[in-house]
Amino acid sequence: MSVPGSFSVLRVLWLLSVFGTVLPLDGGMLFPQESSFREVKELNGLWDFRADGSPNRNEGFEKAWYKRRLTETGPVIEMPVPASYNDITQDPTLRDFIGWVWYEREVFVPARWISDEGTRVVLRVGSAHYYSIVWVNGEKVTEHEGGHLPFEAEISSLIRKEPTKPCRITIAVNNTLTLETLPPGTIQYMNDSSRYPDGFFVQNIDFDFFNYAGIHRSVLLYTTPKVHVDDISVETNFMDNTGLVRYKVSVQGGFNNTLNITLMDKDGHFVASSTGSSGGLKVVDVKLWWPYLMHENPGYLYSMKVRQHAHRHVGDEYTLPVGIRTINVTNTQFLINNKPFYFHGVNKHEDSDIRGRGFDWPLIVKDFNLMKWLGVNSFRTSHYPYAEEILQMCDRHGIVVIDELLPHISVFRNASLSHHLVVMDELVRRDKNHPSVVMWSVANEPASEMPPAEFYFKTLIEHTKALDQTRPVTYVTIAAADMDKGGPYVDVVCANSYFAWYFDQGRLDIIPLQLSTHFENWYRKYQRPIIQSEYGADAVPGLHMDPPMMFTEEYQNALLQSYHDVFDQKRNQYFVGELIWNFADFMTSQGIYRVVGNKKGIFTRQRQPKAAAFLLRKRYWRLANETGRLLPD
Ligand code: BDP
Repeated sequence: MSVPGSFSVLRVLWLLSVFGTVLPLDGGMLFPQESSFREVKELNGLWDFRADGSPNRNEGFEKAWYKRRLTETGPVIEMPVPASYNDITQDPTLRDFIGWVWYEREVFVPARWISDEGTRVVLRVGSAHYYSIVWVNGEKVTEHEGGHLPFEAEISSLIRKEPTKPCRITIAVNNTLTLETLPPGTIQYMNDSSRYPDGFFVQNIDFDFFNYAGIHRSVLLYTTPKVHVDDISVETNFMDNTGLVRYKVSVQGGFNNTLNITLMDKDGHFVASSTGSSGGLKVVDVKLWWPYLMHENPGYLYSMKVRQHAHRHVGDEYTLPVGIRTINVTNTQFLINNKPFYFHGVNKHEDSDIRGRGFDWPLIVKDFNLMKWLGVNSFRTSHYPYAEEILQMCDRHGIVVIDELLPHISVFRNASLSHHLVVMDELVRRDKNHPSVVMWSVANEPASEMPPAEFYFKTLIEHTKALDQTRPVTYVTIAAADMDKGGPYVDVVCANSYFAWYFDQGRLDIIPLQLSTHFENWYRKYQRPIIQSEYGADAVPGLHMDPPMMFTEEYQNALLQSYHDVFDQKRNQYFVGELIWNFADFMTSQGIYRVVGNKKGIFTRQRQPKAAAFLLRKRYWRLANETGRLLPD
C-alpha cells in the first residue's frame, strides 16, 4: 500500500516504475476467455452422479470407479452442474451426506484441438467443495483442496492418446471437514450402541452456514496456444490527470517471445502501448475507476490487450479489464483515489433455494439489481471467495469488495497455517487484478483466545501484505480478545457485534452505550479506521409485534436503527463503514437457534424485502448523498 498522501513516495514509484507485488506462485490463474487464439467449451449441464454410501465411503477407490463408466459400476442419477447436490433430490441422506460423491461426463473434444499439437487443452473447475480428485479417461490429472477457488490441469497429451474416443471426465468430491481442513470440522462417531446404529457418525462444524457440497462453479475445457500468456499482474496509480498502469506478464511454453501491450479505453480507442514482459503505460486524461454512487461514471474499465508473438509458434492474445484507482488507509479514513470512502453495504452468501451454493446467473443479476436498489456501494464476501464472474460484475458496476478467505477458525496448527498461506496465495493470484477488490480479509472471527493464534495471524497478515502491497489487510473480529491478537497487524478494524441479540436479549436500550464503548476502546487502542463488518437480528418474515419483540420485523428494524444512531455519531471521526448481516436469509445446519436457516436477511431467501430493506434503502441513499462525494469537492 502506498503511504497515504505521500506524494514523494508516489513520485519515486512513478519514476522507477517499480512493480511492488511479489507473486510466489509459479503459474497464473487467468479467467478463461475466448480470443482469436483461445477457445472455451462449457461442460455445464447434467452429469452422471453417485454418492459413495459404503460404510467407509471408500468403495469408489477400492473398485476404481474412475477406470470405467460410472454406469458400469452401479446406479447413477442425473446431477446438474453447477449446483450443490444437497437440495436436488427428495432424499435426506443425500442432503446431509458426508463423504465422497462421484461426477462423470463424456465430452467430444473438437478434432482440431486434438490434431493440432500447438494447441494446449486445459480442464478447469471453477470450484468444487471441499476436496476434489479429477481423472480423464481413467488417469488422474489433478487434485485440489479447498472449496471456493478454481483449479485446472492440462490434458492435451491425454486426449491425444485415444483421439477418436469421447473424453470421459470423472470428478470425485469429498465434503468431510476435519481438523486439517479450512474451515475445520470434526467427525464424531457415536459408539453407544443402545442409542445409535453401528458406524453412526456426525460432522461437527463451527460456522453458521450449511456445508453445501458438489461442483459449485462451471467446468470448462479451454485452449491456449502452446506458447501462451500464463499470467498478468497490474498495479495502478495516478497523479493529477495522468494515470499509470504498471504491468507484468509471464509467458509459458517457449522462449524468444515478443510481447506487445496495448491499452484501450472503454470505446476501444488507443490509449497507450508498450513492449516487453514488464513496464508501465501512461494514461493521459485518465478516467479513474470510481465506486458506485461516488461518481457519475462508476466502474470505468480500460482494456489491456496482451499480444504475444512467439518464434516459430502461433501467437497468443489475452485482454484484461483494468480499472485505474488507488487505495490508501490513514488512522481515520479509507481512501479511494485519495477521497474518503464510506462503506454502506451488505454481507452476502452464495446461497439460494435448490441450487445451494451453485453458480446461477439469474440469482447473481437479481442480487446486483437489489443491491443497486438499496443503494449499496460495497459488500464483503463472507465467508469464502465468491465466483470470479461476480467480481467481474463488481468491477463493471463499481461495487467495492472486501475479499474474505475463510469463516471462523478455531484450530491453529502448523499444518493449518501452511495450508492457510497456500489458499491465501491462491486467492491473491486469482483476484489481484480486480479494481473492485479493495481489501483482503484473511478470516472471520478466529477463536483468538487460543495460544498460538497471535503467531498464526501475524504470519498470515504479514504474508498477505508481502503478496500484495497495494491493498490493506484485515481480519474480522467479534471479541475484544480477538482484537488483542490481531489488532496490531490489521490496517482496518473490522468488528462484528450482536448487541441486544446474542446478549441482553430484547434490550434494545443498551445498544447505544455498548456499541459506542466498544468503538471508543478499539479506536483508542489501535488508532485504525473501524468498519462495522456485521450487525443484525433474525426476523421471520411476516412476524409482527409492537412494541418490538425478538424475531419480528419490528425488532429487526428497531435494532438496526439503534446501531445507525451510533454509526452517525462516529462517522466523522474514525468510523468508515457499515455492512449489514445479512443481505438475504440463508441456509444453515439444523439446530435450535435456527428456524430453517439464518433469518437475519433484510431480504428473504427468495429475495423479497422485509421491512428492514426499506429502512436500509432510505438510509443508504441518504448516506450516498452525504458521503459519496457526488458533489464536486
Ligand atoms: C456472526 C458470524 C456469521 C453468523 C452470524 C449470526 O460471522 O457467520 O451467521 O454471526 O449468528 O458472528 O447470525
